[in-house]
Amino acid sequence: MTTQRTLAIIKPDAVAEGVVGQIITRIERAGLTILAAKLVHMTLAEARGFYIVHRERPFYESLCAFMTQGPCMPMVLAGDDAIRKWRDLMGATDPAKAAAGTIRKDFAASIEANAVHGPTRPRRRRSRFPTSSRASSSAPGRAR
Ligand code: IDP
Ligand code: MG
Repeated sequence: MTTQRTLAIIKPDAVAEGVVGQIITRIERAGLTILAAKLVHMTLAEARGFYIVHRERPFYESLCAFMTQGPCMPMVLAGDDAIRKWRDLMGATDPAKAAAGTIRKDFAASIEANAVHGPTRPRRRRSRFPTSSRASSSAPGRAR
């Protein structure tokens, strides 16, 4: 049994759609513990830093714009095999290819606006959610 912690993010599309509760219910039913969570509206600079590993990909700028279109909800999840469990709950990156019953199959609109974020393996990169982001006081989807 390997107890792990992992970063999960409910992305701005899912926050705007009002499916945060349904996603959290799936996390809890999978036996994962939410150690921390907050609503954060990232700046473009923060999103570019967070996704720096994808800077050469053609979708980088579009992805960063999407991640700043409204507040998202970063969370710290903990539990036995938490990284794999969260990955299994999310489903494939492209919702069209995601398995039935996964979050992306049920809530994602596209390969970019795909509802949730999670790492693939432990410490693949030194990635941290930007801690300078202030807690969001804006309504979901507010333009900024
Ligand atoms: P993952 O989130 O399933 O780990 P990654 O390949 O790490 O997928 O990509 C990070 C994020 O970039 C995805 O969650 C998605 O929002 C976006 N993305 C990935 N591939 C594409 C693409 O082909 N077009 C547009 N956006 C993409
Ligand atoms: Mg990834």
